[in-house]
Amino acid sequence: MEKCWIRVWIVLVGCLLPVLVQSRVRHYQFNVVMKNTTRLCSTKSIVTVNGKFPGPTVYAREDDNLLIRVINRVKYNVTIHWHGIRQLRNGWADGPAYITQCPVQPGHSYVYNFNVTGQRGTLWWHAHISWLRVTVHGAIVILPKLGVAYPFPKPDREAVVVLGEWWKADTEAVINQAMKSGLAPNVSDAHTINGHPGGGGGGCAAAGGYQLSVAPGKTYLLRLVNAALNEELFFKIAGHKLTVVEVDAVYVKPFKTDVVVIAPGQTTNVVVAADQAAGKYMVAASTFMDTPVVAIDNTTATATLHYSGTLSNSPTAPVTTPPPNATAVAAKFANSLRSLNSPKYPAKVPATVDHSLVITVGLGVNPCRTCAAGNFSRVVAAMNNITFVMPATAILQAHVLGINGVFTADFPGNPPVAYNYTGKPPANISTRKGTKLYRLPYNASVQVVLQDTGIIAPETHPIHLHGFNFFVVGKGLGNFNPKIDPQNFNLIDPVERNTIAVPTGGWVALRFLADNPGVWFMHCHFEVHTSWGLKMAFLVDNGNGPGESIIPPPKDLPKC
Ligand SMILES: *[C@@H]1O[C@H](CO)[C@@H](O)[C@H](O)[C@H]1NC(C)=O
Ligand SMILES: *[C@@H]1O[C@H](CO)[C@@H](O)[C@H](O)[C@H]1NC(C)=O
Ligand SMILES: *[C@@H]1O[C@H](CO)[C@@H](O)[C@H](O)[C@H]1NC(C)=O
Ligand SMILES: *[C@@H]1O[C@H](CO)[C@@H](O)[C@H](O)[C@H]1NC(C)=O
Ligand SMILES: *[C@@H]1O[C@H](CO)[C@@H](O)[C@H](O)[C@H]1NC(C)=O
Ligand SMILES: *[C@@H]1O[C@H](CO)[C@@H](O)[C@H](O)[C@H]1NC(C)=O
Ligand SMILES: *[C@@H]1O[C@H](CO)[C@@H](O)[C@H](O)[C@H]1NC(C)=O
Ligand SMILES: *[C@@H]1O[C@H](CO)[C@@H](O)[C@H](O)[C@H]1NC(C)=O
Ligand SMILES: *[C@@H]1O[C@H](CO)[C@@H](O)[C@H](O)[C@H]1NC(C)=O
Ligand SMILES: *[C@@H]1O[C@H](CO)[C@@H](O)[C@H](O)[C@H]1NC(C)=O
Ligand SMILES: [Cu+2]
Repeated sequence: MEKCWIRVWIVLVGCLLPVLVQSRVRHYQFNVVMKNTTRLCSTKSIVTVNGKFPGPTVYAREDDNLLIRVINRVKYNVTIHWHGIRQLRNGWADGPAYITQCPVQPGHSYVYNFNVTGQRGTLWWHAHISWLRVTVHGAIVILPKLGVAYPFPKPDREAVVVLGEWWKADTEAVINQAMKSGLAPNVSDAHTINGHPGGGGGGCAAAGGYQLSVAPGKTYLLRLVNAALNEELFFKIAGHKLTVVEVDAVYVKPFKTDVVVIAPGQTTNVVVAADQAAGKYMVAASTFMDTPVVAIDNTTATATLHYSGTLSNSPTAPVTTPPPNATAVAAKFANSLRSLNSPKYPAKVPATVDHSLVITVGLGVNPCRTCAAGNFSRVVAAMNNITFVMPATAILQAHVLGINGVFTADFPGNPPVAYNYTGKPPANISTRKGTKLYRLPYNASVQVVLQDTGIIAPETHPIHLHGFNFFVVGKGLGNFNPKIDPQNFNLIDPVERNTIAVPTGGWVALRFLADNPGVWFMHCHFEVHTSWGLKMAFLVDNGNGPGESIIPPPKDLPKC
């Protein structure tokens, strides 16, 4: 009898524990391995996590502690970034190579140990070294705390939809070739939806694409991720409206749209209702790039929304995405995004500004003695005219351990030379090189205006900030005017996110509170521009006491 009760007690506790205890420790193992994969009618060996492309989805709940062991079984150095996870006081788990950590070298492993605090929604993870993220990426799904509902009607089902690129060539060879020649790298051969180009991609009518099966009358939450290296994308479903409910793991005021615009690094949750006649409907993704001189992958990836009961040989309702230069479509989508700003999910926009920065983002051309193919010059990219130089030691370690000579904290807070940024470029379009950081005191209130330049050509740049979300308080075309433009800033319900596309020939203004001590990378999420140097980092000082200071480094932190 007594034994029985003990048994019942254990069963009860065993069953109830996951329900009662909100936060959990979740373990994942990421084996970084090569995998032969066939797309566009040919087979190629790619770098993957656990042999999957896209990689495995990481599921977590707000407040969970994640322990993700990354084991490097390939010939490349590897690091993994948990894109959008704030990593409070814990830059050790952020992942950008040589910024917060030395790479995990072949045959080695590292446990990324981090908490998910104050965030819920869709984020993603990806390799953060060279161009490996092309195939080393996957979604992160953060469920709200138990018992906490979404602030919109609960969808019947959910699906992760990762948008990406497929390259016939080895992408490491592509970027190496470009860095050697000084010229722009090749473009991808097809876009992908959950790893598949579909019939419309790349001119190879091979195996069908991804199929999303739906039941009539049900609603679906699609968790979209743009994991492409170099292209902002349009996303559309034939015959169905999409209701946007969240971006970058922050709820927004829901709005309906035909088309989603999503930049590399961004995530977007949409609800779609299976409210049309039973049948098959095309899902499509294609490039948005409104700078005509930039070479793009002009293929359209396709997938299928398939109502249950529809015969597989029935026709698919087609859909056409906007042309690559549909600037107005992209602007309309961006302008529709507003923070939910409800009592439960307030938009805590900094009302005052301690540090006001203006940072130009754009290209340049520097001399290059070895770049014969590029006529002895190389295309570079810069922020405030600084082309960032990667150090050989991780900056966070250098900062915490007091190693001198790795970086300087003199990144300029304003463009060193004022000119008509989006007009005629200056005669001298060369840049300075350096490993320069901008230093901020703990909890400083920061405003950053990102100003595109017309050097070579005005172009959109999806800028990603690590360690923080920011509020997008303003945007415009031409040059930012510090006297007039702030009068129109939205300090009430601006969208809060971690990656923002600076409009072609324009600017965006961001605000954030520097309440996270550490070294935080800010860079273009077009991999080609990052490779060319469009990157910098913030150094945020510790505040008072351990609760406002960087935690000690983990014992297994990789060494350079
Ligand atoms: C991929 O295929 C090649 C050629 O068939 C083979 O040599 C190699 O072992 C395969 N690699 C993997 C990881 O399966
Ligand atoms: C995660 O949160 C727990 C509980 O607050 C804390 O003890 C632990 O140090 C945190 N871990 C990291 C890596 O920040
Ligand atoms: C890039 O494209 C050019 C032209 O098609 C081709 O000759 C070259 O081999 C490609 N580079 C790589 C690394 O595949
Ligand atoms: C896409 O680009 C290729 C290569 O530049 C070109 O041959 C083709 O006509 C383009 N297709 C479309 C639909 O614009
Ligand atoms: C977009 O490109 C097409 C084809 O090159 C051109 O005809 C059209 O005028 C362009 N539209 C805009 C808004 O620039
Ligand atoms: C190469 O550079 C030289 C000297 O700057 C210039 O005169 C020439 O026009 C350039 N050639 C090309 C093909 O860009
Ligand atoms: C900057 O250049 C643009 C394009 O040439 C021009 O329209 C604009 O008037 C210029 N702005 C200023 C302040 O000179
Ligand atoms: C950028 O820096 C280079 C090298 O110091 C300088 O020659 C150039 O004039 C600067 N350009 C701007 C726009 O600041
Ligand atoms: C940080 O700044 C915010 C806004 O100015 C303020 O509300 C908060 O109390 C500050 N926190 C600390 C720890 O100083
Ligand atoms: C891998 O990283 C280590 C440490 O930074 C470095 O010494 C080595 O050259 C790197 N290897 C490759 C192939 O890049
Ligand atoms: Cu860019």
